[in-house]
Amino acid sequence: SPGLPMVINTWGGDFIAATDAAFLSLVRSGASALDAVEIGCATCEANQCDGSVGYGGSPDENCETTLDAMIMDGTTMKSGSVAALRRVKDAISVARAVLEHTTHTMLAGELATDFAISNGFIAQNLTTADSAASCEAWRAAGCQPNYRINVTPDPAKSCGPYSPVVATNSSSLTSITDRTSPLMTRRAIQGHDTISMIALHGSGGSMAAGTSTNGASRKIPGRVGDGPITGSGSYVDADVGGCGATGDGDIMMRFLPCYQAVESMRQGMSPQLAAEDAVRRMLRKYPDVQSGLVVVNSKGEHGAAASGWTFTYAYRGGSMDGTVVVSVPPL
Ligand code: SD4
Repeated sequence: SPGLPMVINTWGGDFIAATDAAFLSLVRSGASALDAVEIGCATCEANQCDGSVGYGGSPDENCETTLDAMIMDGTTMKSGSVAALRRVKDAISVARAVLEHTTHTMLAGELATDFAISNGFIAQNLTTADSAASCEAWRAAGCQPNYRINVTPDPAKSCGPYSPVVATNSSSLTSITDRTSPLMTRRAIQGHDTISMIALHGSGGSMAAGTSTNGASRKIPGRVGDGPITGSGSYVDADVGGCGATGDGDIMMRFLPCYQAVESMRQGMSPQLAAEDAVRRMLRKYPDVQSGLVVVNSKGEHGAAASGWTFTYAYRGGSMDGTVVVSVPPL
């Protein structure tokens, strides 16, 4: 353990600014663990970390960017989240408003936007010149939304994250071969980078965790990933520890890997073994899944595991004068 307070999050590179902002808020500005996670994730939202956090990234089939975020307080076990949030850049802060000002846990879509605006957040266009250009290029290549029944997709194109349903008439579906043909090479078109962060306050033992992402490129409008799901995108129990996740959320959310990792630590596993165990549970069913988990116990001891790619994570704690990035090869 680098000592407390401490901040640890998925990815290095331009995510380091988030680690530093969160850590410095704890040591210099008297922020709470929850504040630190909000500040860290908001830093990535504003900086558009890797193009996959915040506005202007991962346009869906309609070229719109929507945001998923959650934040959790490891002392009260309250969590707040927004899913498929439209037209508001500050997803992590809206998630925190859900946590603090409602008795709900998750708000979704256009109605989450209404909630945000009614709480003083500003509605803005999340499309940028880059996201519009990438979406237009995808359309120009012949990729139009084609998942609807009775529209026959061109199998030569990997246009979207789905296997199309092909119907011969309105009531009967065609052969299993058509229905299961893997049209998509998911990893060729999607980047997976999400900020998931855990902060340990250092006095009083408080901990918080949070996640913010713009999800998956070319997603079907309305798609929600693992990010805003408590126990999947992240999870924290200050008595035990916390976890943050990144990767193929469509698969990961079926396993609640962060809940799993924290519970494994509760049963006595080290953070490293808990991370590996949670990833192996996914690998057993999905040998190609791309995942990355960063896991930390309440003392600041940490570990990580990944599958399908080399994952990096960043941390800073105690008297460290900078953030350290660790590279994690896939299991
Ligand atoms: C998602 N988990 O929406 C996110 C994307 C991601 O690293 O984590 N990328 O599926």
